[in-house]
Amino acid sequence: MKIPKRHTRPSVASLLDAKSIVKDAQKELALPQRRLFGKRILSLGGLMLLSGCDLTNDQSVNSMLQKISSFNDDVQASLFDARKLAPTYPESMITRPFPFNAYYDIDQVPDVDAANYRLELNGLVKGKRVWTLDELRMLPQESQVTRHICIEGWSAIGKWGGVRFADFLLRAGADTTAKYVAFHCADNYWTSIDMPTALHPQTLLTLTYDGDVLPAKYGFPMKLRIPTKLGYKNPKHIVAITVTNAFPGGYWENQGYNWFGGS
Ligand SMILES: Nc1nc2c(c(=O)[nH]1)N[C@H]1C(S)=C(S)[C@@H](COP(=O)(O)O)O[C@H]1N2
Ligand SMILES: [Mo]
Repeated sequence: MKIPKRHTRPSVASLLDAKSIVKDAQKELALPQRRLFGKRILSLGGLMLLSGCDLTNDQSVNSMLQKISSFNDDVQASLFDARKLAPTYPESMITRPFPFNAYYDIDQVPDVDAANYRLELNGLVKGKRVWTLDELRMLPQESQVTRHICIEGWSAIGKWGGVRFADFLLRAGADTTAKYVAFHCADNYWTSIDMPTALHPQTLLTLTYDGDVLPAKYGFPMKLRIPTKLGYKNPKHIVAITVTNAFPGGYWENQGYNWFGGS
């Protein structure tokens, strides 16, 4: 049955509402990760045309923002150059002390027991699925000094050391033609990345910070350090990694942060 169109004029209240919705939408779009092509903020008309959404209620604004965000994911993915390196810095530029950040306070940092710790590999993987810390430490290690950029408006330079993630995936027999790699963490945080970023030469499964065992606050026993992506795409305290073709989302991503999250 076809639902007849209504021809009533919008009430003043709903117009006022629409105004505040548009204001909210524009505020959201001012966030660098939400901005179309990272440049211009479109007019409401432009947004409606582009998104095909009727922006008269919160739900339609949300679905428009989601459309723009996933459009941004596609644009960022197509612009991502697998060989282009993020800037590196001299050790003299390391930020001391390096900031702590998580979705909880520092006194809630998970206490992961090194002896019982096992990294689990799930999904499209043919090889070894359970790794101890010692086994990971025996793989070839490298270190880098890079800038970590948090979407909340701060950045800091740090030095991380560990295994090239591409190396690890190949050793574990991961299907590198899969679309996504997802991470589950000891604090129930989760995130996921695209395979080209997983294979990027600067993406490291890090076990050390500034030459020492990674401290709890920075993600013991390991943080995936991705200098080509924003902070929230750099999971700490990883306990399981899944190689998959099913879109996994993430803790912040599912609350509206752009999924690709390039920095
Ligand atoms: N497990 C886990 N990983 C996480 C987070 C978190 O809350 N839990 N927060 C992310 C965010 S938003 C940032 S900015 C960085 C902060 O890392 P740092 O504490 O080493 O500065 O960790 C990222 N990875
Ligand atoms: Mo962040």
